[in-house]
Amino acid sequence: MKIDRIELREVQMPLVHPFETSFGRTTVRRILLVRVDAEGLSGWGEVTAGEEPFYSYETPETAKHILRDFLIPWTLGKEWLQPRDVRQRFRPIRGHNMAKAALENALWDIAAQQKGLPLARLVGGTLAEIPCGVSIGIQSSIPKLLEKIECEVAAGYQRIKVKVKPGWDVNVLDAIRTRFPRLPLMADANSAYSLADMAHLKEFDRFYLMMIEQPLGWDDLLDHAKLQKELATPICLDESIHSPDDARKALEIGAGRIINIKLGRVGGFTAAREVHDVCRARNVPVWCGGMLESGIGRAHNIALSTLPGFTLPGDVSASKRYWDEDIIDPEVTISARGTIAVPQMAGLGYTPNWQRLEKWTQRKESFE
Ligand code: OSB
Ligand code: MG
Repeated sequence: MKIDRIELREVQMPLVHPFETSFGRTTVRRILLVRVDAEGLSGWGEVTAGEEPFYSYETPETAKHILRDFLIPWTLGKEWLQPRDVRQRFRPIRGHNMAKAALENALWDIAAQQKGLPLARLVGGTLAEIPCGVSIGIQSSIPKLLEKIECEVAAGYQRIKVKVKPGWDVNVLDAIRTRFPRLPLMADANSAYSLADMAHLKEFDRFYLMMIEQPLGWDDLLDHAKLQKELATPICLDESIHSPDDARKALEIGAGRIINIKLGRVGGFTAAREVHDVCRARNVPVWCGGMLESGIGRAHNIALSTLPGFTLPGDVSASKRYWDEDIIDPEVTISARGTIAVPQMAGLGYTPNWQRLEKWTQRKESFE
């Protein structure tokens, strides 16, 4: 496809509830959206970077720099480009996967519209509805957390993930298990521990969690392998997996038994599908992670979650858990059995709500 115009649009949207992890607290999301116009169609992508370089080194500002000064000039007005070629073209730029993913995913949206296919089908997805879980941040008290869990279970979500950190972990999991003995439960540490905490982390085993997500270093594989040998609970890798090669190496050395795939972290649909394939070939389950996305990023996550290896509920949940006014129509909703129905229309399956989009937009810049 020949790309005529690319727009970068920065929105700022307040979260319905602040979200706290071991690395910090988010109250307002600053999100860079990418709109690509090609051959009379528009496609959308989202930069999923956090406001601060804590989850990863990328921020909306680093992504803007990489997009404006490199990725956009490498794409605009160039010869015919297919979404699956983009990863190779962007390869000379090391890292900056969230910037790359936003642009690549917008092209996938356009390609799906051109072919008259739902994005989920174009990327090879098979599921008609996807199983959903929720990620619950660190709360001000244990009773407050238990109340939140109660609400999400009542809404139908199929599994609960809680954030943990030193001082908010074994005590919290113990209280959850006392109240909800059979709840499908997991914990995400966002790299808050080290191998020196081995004995402490082994205590997690008595809560029969589905998995513990990223207990150790954000760029580590080796220590996770050492830890996994000592733990009964499966380790799920998030931050450590930036590419299909990372996934292969992690599984080769036994650094984990499950992988959380995020489109932004691995650099878009092409890489995400390869990570999925690496895992599937080894019978390793994957699920789709979340980055507190707006409806645009959420829609891409829904499409990704339809691939056959996504056998565990993801962190893909309803718009209203994050936003009073999401920027897509319709908003993402979940069924009583904790699933999201995959849209059947061509493309992303959700359209931008212009009135809301304009309301939250801080600035935009366009490239022709
Ligand atoms: O580690 O999965 C994570 C949010 C921001 C950064 C990292 C993570 C998360 C979440 C929230 O857990 C997932 C979501 O509900 O979008
Ligand atoms: Mg995580």
